[in-house]
Amino acid sequence: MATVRSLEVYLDLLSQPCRAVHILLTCNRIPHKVQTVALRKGENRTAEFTKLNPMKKVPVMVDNSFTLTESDAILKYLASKYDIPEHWYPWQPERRARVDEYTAWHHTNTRPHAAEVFILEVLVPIQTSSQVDQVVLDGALAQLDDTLDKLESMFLRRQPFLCGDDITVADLLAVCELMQVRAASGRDVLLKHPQLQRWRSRVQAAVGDSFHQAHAILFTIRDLSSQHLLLQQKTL
Ligand SMILES: N[C@@H](CCC(=O)N[C@@H](CS)C(=O)NCC(=O)O)C(=O)O
Repeated sequence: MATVRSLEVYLDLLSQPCRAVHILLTCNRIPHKVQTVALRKGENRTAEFTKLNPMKKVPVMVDNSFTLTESDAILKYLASKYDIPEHWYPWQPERRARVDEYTAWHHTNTRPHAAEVFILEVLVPIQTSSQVDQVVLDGALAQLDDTLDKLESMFLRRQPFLCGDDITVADLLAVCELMQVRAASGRDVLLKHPQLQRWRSRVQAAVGDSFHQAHAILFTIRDLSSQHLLLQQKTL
């Protein structure tokens, strides 16, 4: 008798790396169950969740009895383990190395610099009922712009996706970070980067509906953010 696999992912779709995992699963129709871990309610700090990930962070994946943390590792595991098109994480060593090259770079460049803008412009004002510190935000935006220039000149030069002619897990990690500010505050950080805008459209087209499914919930943050702005205007 064939064994029935059980794949569970612990996600909060407000989180960029969680959305990357969600998109890979849904656009490839990998059967899975989502366990929502609402970060805003502190559900990542329960004793039960801490047993799964002592770092208290999402995403987490449990495939039968195999537990894995870190979006990068989860995406690559899923692409290697499940029967999905090879382009997501190519087998050929050089093509695979290109994906590893971007994903290593991602965690010290695209992610922290895009996240900083989101934190300063959206999260801090909501959490502390304070106004955006424009000087600090401008500094973060300049740093992000520099990273976006590098994304275009290093990774997107002469190719449609970050790591070659086809979409890979690297594109998912990047696009989810760059969508965070846009969906939450309306600021399109790619405005001055037409090459990256065209890339984002290609990624969206490649994953279809999964893109909107994963990002829909982010607009609730935009509602919270605009309610906060309204409240501030009323109290001025
Ligand atoms: N390097 C990790 C980062 C995971 C991460 O930072 N997750 C955030 C949400 S985006 C989280 O769970 N934060 C909860 C907390 O730190 O309390 C990955 O890529 O999976």
